[in-house]
Amino acid sequence: MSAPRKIILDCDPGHDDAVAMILAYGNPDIDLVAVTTVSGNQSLTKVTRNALSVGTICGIKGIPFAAGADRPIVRPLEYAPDIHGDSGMDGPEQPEKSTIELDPRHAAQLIIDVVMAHEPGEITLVPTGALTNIALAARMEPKIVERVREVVLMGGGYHVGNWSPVAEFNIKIDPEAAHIVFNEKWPVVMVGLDLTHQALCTPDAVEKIEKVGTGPAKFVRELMDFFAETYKDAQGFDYPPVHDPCAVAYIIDPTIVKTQKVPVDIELTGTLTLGMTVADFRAPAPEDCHTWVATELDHGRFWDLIVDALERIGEGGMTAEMK
Ligand SMILES: [Ca+2]
Repeated sequence: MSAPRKIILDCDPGHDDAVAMILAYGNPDIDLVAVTTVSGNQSLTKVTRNALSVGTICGIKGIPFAAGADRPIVRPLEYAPDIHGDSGMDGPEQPEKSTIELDPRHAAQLIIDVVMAHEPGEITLVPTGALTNIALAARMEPKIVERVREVVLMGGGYHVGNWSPVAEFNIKIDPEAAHIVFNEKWPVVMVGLDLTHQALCTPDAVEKIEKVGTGPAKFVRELMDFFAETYKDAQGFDYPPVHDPCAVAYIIDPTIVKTQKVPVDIELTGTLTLGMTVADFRAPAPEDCHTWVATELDHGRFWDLIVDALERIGEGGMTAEMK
């Protein structure tokens, strides 16, 4: 048994971010060492509140949560209320009070502090929102680039977009940040739409979640109900694609999320293609290629991981009035 992988989850909860946090916290092969938030699915204030709620529901204790960038580096602010609702995590009731106190540091500073306090190669960054905090951290302390083991991000896609015909939301809302992150020489694994559109919350997945029978499982079920509605209305999906936990699943078991090494760069000047993650599949990948794209998901084993994490979390930090 190798030691659990230490990760920082940088997120914008977000229905699927919530599931990513649950998987990261509940899986024994992952050591969740910090949670940071970034403006994206909703305002920084809202997504930070949501992150604290998920942490409270799971009973997460003893790790820092910090808020980061409240806007993209260059572009005007953009949110996704059509998908995630007015709160950014509509559907289930949220606890009135969080049991977690927010760390006073900016997320970018917390990321730097955690990476520098660990040995080189120990920390993996898992961004599941816009890449603003990660880009800021890389610019504030360039030494983190060689210390981070890898950046496993949910974002982009090599075939389809969702926020434009060819660009995905997390990349499209802050393409300059994405450009910074993809062009630093750390290993970058892009878990994009090609992969996450295979992570559909199908009726059998819903049934397995429901069978867990705990408060946190009911919370996930209610998140998925809301997510299913908006994905049907806004994007015509039969079942919602649960993007963000796919990045965590890759770290747990790369046979569940298969990848291919190909160069990827971010389009910053296209009038139709701004924020496109341009992947070059002309084989073979050059010697200095440090980017991978996720291609194929094992749907059954992916949902088994999420159910297993929920079973291990049990009632988490849920109190009677929260159920
Ligand atoms: Ca997200």
